[in-house]
Amino acid sequence: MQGVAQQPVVQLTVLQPSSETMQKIAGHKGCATQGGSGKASCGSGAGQGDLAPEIWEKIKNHPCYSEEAHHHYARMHVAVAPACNIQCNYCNRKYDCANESRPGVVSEKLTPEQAAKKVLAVASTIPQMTVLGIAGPGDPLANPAKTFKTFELIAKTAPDIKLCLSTNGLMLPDRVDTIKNFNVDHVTITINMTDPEIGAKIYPWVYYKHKRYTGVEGAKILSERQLQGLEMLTERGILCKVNSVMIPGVNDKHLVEVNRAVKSRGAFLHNIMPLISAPEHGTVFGLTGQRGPSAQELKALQDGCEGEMNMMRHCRQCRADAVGLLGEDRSAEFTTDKIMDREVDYDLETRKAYQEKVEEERQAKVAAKQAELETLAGERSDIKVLVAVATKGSGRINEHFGHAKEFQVYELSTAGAKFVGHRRVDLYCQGGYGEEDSLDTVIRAINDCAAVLVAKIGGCPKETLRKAGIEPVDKYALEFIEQSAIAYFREYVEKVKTGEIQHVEPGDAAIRQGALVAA
Ligand code: CLF
Ligand code: SF4
Repeated sequence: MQGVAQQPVVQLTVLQPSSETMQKIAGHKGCATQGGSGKASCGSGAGQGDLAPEIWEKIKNHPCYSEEAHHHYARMHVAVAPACNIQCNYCNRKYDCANESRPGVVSEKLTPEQAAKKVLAVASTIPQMTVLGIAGPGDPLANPAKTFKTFELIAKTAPDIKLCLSTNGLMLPDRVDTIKNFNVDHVTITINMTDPEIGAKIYPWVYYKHKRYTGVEGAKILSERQLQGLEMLTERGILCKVNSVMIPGVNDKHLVEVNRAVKSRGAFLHNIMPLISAPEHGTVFGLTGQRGPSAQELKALQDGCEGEMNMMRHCRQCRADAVGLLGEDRSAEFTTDKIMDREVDYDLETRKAYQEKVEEERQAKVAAKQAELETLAGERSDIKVLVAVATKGSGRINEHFGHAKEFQVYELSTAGAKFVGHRRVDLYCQGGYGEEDSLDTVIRAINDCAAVLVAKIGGCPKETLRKAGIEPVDKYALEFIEQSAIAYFREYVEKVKTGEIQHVEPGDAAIRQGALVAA
């Protein structure tokens, strides 16, 4: 494509995985099937659990491949790949690749050299930044020279950083060996369909081997190349995540089949993301009024696929130049005008020492969760309840209700606390004053939750939340999330048993209203 070289920029020596390793990746079902049993791996537990050591090494500090790691470790993207070779109906080329980004934000495009400088600047400022991803703003494999040159430079100057790639998959079969040679251990492919009839509704055209293919013909080529690329990657021991955009009425039901297809080809993780669509994005779907799914519809589909394989639920659809923990965006601190002349002190030992401290905190968190879970031993209740949590990272309840831009949602049961998603909300506290409209938005976003766990909350929103049947809880301020959520659940079950409160199923928001007031 675009006249760029088809061969790798450099060849690096790599170890080939054993076929046994490949089987471990393909066969692993992971935490998502084990709830809060504590044996979990990618979704909710912090320990190695049932994962093979070599896979655990790859995911333990990758914030996207490990839900638990995302509380502690950061990623960054460099926007070195402007071109694309397909058209998605949810994409407007003015913005970043919507397969990894929400529409409406545009990244500053970088050369590989600028990108390498930026990585060093970020790595020396944010020592828990462990992963460098290339995710656009177009498709990385439609820009192979820039993509692989960037990886080459970073592998030389910042060898402790994991390399990650996100692609639409069209050129993947041609690039798998290059990806392997560059030690890129994590690849995301966006697969929205395996049925070309459905694909034709998502992709108006595909540009392949100097020819533009439209409709079913184009979608068929894309699907075959994606699945072939996935198989080739997993055969080589590369961990693959599949992203799928859930488009109600187009591919929502079909994604269950996609889930089976990618699982059978060895995908490690499936990330079903909501379509974000608005007329102002100027996309085909935005202009034709195609809606995205509600948080509840998304959760139902993710739950439905969960028995098949690990489901990612903590994706933030971040932009192609995102920097920081998932959910936070520090990209404005690292624009080219701020970093190009900056002295960078990239010290591996300092980074390592910092990350060791992070691991200590993480293990303390796991131990606290386990201890709390043991207090539920013998509890036979089949109650399940959702709670929303205000956090700014480190796995603690450390955010003021009024400052939260999103709430993390946990499903609580006798199996423990399981992360099931996040809800973006408008900032309630605008310049120190609560805004009633914003509070309504927050309540709508979390009205399937029995409680909201916060570091602090004012008297006025507290009362309004209680009227909506959502209990504001600030007694676990600064404590670990999962430990506190389990403690909350134990008290909740006790109160239901004594009749102090009425249990309301998560889907019954209307009944929830007034439940606390009546109690
Ligand atoms: Fe970036 Fe993607 Fe790698 Fe993560 S993001 S290339 S796998 S390092 Fe992560 Fe961002 Fe979701 Fe992507 S939260 S959009 S899944
Ligand atoms: Fe846009 Fe990404 Fe699709 Fe290309 S692959 S059209 S950049 S969303």
